[in-house]
Amino acid sequence: MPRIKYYSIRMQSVRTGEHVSGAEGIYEKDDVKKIVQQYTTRALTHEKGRADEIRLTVEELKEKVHRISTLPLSTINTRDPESAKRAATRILSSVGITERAIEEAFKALTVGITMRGAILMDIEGVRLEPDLLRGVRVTRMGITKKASADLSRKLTRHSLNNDTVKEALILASKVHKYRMVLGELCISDDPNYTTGYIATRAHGYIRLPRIKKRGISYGGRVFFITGGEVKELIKYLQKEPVLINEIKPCSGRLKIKDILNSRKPRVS
Ligand code: WAQ
Ligand code: MG
Repeated sequence: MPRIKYYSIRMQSVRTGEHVSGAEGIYEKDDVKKIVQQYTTRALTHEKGRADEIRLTVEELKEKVHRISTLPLSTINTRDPESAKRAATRILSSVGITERAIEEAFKALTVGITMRGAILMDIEGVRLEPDLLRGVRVTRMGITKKASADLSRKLTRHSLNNDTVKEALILASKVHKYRMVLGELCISDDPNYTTGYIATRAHGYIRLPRIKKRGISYGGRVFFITGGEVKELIKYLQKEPVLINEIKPCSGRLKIKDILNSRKPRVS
């Protein structure tokens, strides 16, 4: 049998010259038409504003597609931005990221600048991304239909089955496969989406509700990285196609001490 051809489909919606939203995935040929239509609809109805320009890229993947599993998912019941920051600090510092770096990361995500991509920060808080305005954009990731159905089923038990959670988990799962990445902090730039997350390979993807106040239209992502070739990391993040084909457990609310004590995937 010939190898299945995969396509990377990416969408960016723009309004008066500014980035509004994006979406992407890896799909089989038969689904390309349907997905292009879905992405277009999304750009035209986004709550941050209807696009006046929609950029669509459909590209056949020549490279081998790596298959990986998701990070396990859980939620800490943080009550406000301060408690979310405290929880983030405890977990991220437990894998060797300095408090100074975590402080710098929160500062960078709350000054009000919106970058399209992520900040790369070393564990001392020094920024390493070559383009400080744009950041590094992670692309070429997706999920198989079977894994997507399994993820939906697991998320539904916690009333979390939506595109925002799914896409963020897929992105984080690609990012944390790469050993140089120690941790991540993410705050949505959507003014109505106040849940953020942190991620590490050891603890998984941990949702932090109320990490920001409603109405704030900026956010961002920071990847904390340790020793190695930054160029190679950027190449992996931007270019290597990764497809999720296995879903790790998705739990409900956990206590921070349970997360810190158990470094094994938890039962769903
Ligand atoms: N690569 C790198 N950085 C990105 C990418 C990407 N593909 N997409 C977005 N970012 C950066 C960019 O700076 C955005 O401003 C910021 O992240 C936030 O992006 O489980 O919706 O798409 O409930 O607004 C977290 C879900 C949702 C938590 C995150 O991010 C949960 C979200 P957004
Ligand atoms: Mg957004």
